[in-house]
Amino acid sequence: MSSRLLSSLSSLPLPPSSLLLVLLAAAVLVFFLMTQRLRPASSRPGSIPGLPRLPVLGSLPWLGGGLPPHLLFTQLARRYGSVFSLFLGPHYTVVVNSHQHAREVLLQRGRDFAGRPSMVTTDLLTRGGKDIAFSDYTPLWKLHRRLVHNSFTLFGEGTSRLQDIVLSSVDSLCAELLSNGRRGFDPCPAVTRAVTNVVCTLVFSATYQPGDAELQEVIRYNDGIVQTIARGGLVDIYPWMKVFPNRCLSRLKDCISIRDRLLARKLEEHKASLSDGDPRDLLDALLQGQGEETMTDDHVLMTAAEAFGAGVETTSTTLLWIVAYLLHHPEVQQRVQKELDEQVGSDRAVSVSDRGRLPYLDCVINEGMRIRPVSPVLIPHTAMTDSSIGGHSVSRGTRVLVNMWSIHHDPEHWDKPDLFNPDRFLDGGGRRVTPPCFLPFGAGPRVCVGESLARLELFLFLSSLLQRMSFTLPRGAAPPDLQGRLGVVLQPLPYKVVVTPRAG
Ligand code: STR
Repeated sequence: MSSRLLSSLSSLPLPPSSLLLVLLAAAVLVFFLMTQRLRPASSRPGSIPGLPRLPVLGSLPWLGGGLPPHLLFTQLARRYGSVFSLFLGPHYTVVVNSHQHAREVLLQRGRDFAGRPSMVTTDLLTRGGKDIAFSDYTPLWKLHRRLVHNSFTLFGEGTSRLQDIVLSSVDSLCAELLSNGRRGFDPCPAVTRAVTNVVCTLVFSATYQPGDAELQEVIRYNDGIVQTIARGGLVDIYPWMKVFPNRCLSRLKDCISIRDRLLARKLEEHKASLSDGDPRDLLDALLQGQGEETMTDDHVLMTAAEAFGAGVETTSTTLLWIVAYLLHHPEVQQRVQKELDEQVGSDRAVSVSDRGRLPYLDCVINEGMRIRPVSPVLIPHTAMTDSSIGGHSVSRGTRVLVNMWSIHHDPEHWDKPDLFNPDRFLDGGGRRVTPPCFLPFGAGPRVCVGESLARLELFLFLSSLLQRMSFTLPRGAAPPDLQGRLGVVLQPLPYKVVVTPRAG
């Protein structure tokens, strides 16, 4: 979030008027520096240890060094303790790095910490919080969330809808991947297209052929949003900066207006053909559940847009991480395929009902989400009342960041945390176990609303792919870089694979 701040500060394209402002700010800063000593973030007794701070800038000068936030916070936790505080500009922020404290924040006192800060970029994206993920905690939000959750269950577990959709999209994905022959290629575009297609079908019943212009448009604007949203840019810390020209913000606005035009069209089409019968898709389900005054069209639109963005980014990224790790660990891939051969065979498609018989595949998915969580620092929480973390009091309005990365890599709870080892999710008797420090979807009132849909989709995609093909490294190529690149999600850097069909 904030490691990029200093570099973005220096690269901001400033017009002359704002240059004056910056100089003025610098003068004020120097004045403060001369009259005040550096104060630690919180100097009250019993309060949370933290980084030093300056006026206006807060602790930002201590967050440089170029590390992405999840790694920076993990490093700072070694020095300041697993709960520490800092000021992101003027905002007092507590960072939580251990699973005990995360459980306090998310579960035990989940209600106290269920708020969301308002940010310039996400307010733009969600029309001031008319969505689920970034909206503050209010009675309307709870209602809205329940409706979305119920709509999801229409497509998820217990029905074959998602299965039918995924399986038909997997067919064309396989064909596309296999069409590359023995040539090494980047699997990202094909995987993203397949996942986008599934989500388009779920949300508004559209299915696209590869190369469809509307599909390309969707992928392009989505990518633009991913590159620009909630990335710890300065406008999200100092909202007044939005008055200055900002390339990132205008790109975001462009993408949002393309998105809105497309979704508004889908909404009108759906309204015109809506019936009382079974909902055809998420948009239908939302429209049917829309109580007159509470859920406005804006809410429906923002929910659909978010389900869309979240569904695409998280699923495709997780799949690409898992494939990257399988290239590093061919023995894991072989073991998954052996399990598939024994339990499903090659004559029929994998189905949801096979899930219980494929424990190792489940472990591979879990291990992928542990070692490279798509959201390494969860979406920021805020304290809605005075509360406490680890016995320290925390006052209302405090921002809380949960560093899932450090929890998923805590050497006290994970043996060799940097090793990709799906067996850690099996007990001695070969039964599945879920360790308490595994929280890839968060927990509590703000837990991911799409969790079961996501798990099902990952299962169907990965099982169908590995049943039909093997992934290997191109001849002489180095295995994929595993560092990743942090945007709004943690993505793998592009890498190449060779895909070979499996006999059968
Ligand atoms: C991706 C791009 C887009 O078009 C819309 C959204 C809104 C929801 C976001 C999503 C984003 C990125 C991943 C998020 C998701 C909500 C929950 C999910 C942040 C920006 C995670 O927490 C990983």
